[in-house]
Amino acid sequence: MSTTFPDGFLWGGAVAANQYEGAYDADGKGLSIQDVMPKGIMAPPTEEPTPDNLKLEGIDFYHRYATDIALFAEMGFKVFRFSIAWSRIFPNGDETEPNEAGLAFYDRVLDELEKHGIEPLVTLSHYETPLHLSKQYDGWVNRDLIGFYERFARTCFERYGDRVKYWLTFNEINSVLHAPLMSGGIWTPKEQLAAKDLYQAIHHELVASASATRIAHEINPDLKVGCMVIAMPIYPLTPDPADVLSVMHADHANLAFSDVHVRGTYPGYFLRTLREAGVELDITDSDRETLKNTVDFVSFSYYMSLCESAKDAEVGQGNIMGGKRNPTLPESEWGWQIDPVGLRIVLNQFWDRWQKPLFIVENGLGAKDVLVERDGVKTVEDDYRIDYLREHLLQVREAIADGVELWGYTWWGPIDLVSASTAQLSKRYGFIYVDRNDDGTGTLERYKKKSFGYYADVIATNGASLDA
Ligand code: BGP
Repeated sequence: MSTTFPDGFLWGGAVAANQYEGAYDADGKGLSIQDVMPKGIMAPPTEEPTPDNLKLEGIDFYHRYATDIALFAEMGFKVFRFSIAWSRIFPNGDETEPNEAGLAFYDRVLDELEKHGIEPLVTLSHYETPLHLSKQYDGWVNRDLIGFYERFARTCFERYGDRVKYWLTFNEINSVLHAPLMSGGIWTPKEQLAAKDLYQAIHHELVASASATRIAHEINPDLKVGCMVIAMPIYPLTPDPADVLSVMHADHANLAFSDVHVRGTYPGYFLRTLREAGVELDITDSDRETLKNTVDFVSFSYYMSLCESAKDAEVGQGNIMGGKRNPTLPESEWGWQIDPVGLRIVLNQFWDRWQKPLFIVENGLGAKDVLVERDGVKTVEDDYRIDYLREHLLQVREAIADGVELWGYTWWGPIDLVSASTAQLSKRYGFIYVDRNDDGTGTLERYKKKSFGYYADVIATNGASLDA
């Protein structure tokens, strides 16, 4: 018999501004890189925002936040993870004064959450660098971004620090290796990006993250600041030691980011990677001091595991990271391999490695849903999503029984929103269906799916209903 979820466990859902707010130019908001990425990470950006970009309108949370939050409250959410769009607060990113209308929007969102007793969990930078910083500065390649980000972070902590306790500095910071524009705001196309510039960008982000942690703690020592990484257990494709060694290298590439966040210094294996790539980073003494401001917790997204092999093998369909296909696992309609046990493995791996509280801030299934009518009510019978949720939560419970300290779980996309990787709406994650299609048509009406009630029961029973 396994233990249950701890009292006060933070159940909820997670979203990102650029994928659901819409209102891309309302109330003084500047453009973000997402406003010129109509096809997600698969295609180069456009020159201007184009009408086929579903993110421009999103699901119109900007105007419907009160009713959407009421639906989250109906599910019993204890926590809601969302991001603050940097370009709402600093439209170009390099201004000295924030945009009051942008700040006021998040006041209203926080008011609504407070009304329902839902704890906010805020991501400062979720794949939405202001476009100006990307085009004019080449994003995080440029050291000036540290100062701009510090100003943004300080503004948010000062404005919301008495209402928001949990903060994440960068979404999936380790994805910059694979998606330099989306993750690092780097305008230079990936194929032309020099290793030196990529690693320098990584260094700047890590310093900025540690600096934000310091600022948060100075403003209010009770604030909890976490890093956020893609978690992906990597298995050897065979027991060949060469394959196991490939796993070690792939793990290092993924884990380096949280190693720095937790330990406050670069690990030896990372310095070796730099040496072998012939990269000499510009690291100042003050950078080294700043990095010592370590995080309070480690948060992560979990969607899949992958395999590694020293030899050629079938390539897996990764989220953002690459890897080899695991022949033993099923996959989603988008080719993401489904592995609930991998979640238990990664929770244990992270806990053993860092002994820091953990927070699962994304996990979910993107699937094609069909809206049907039952007893005169429109709904989606998404048993596949319920199964996915249940299987993953059972493994989370096992990890808690293993001794892992876990603060909470936020399902990715509790309401349908625009996909980050493909920019589609038809890749639906929600417990709430949104009537909007890939061609932009639809009423934006919301409908509860079958999974809505299932998750509500899980929360109401603090996980006990998983056994039903
Ligand atoms: C993560 C991102 C999210 C989210 C999720 C699902 O990588 O942090 O923003 O989108 O993946 O991915 P997708 O939307 O591509 O299906």
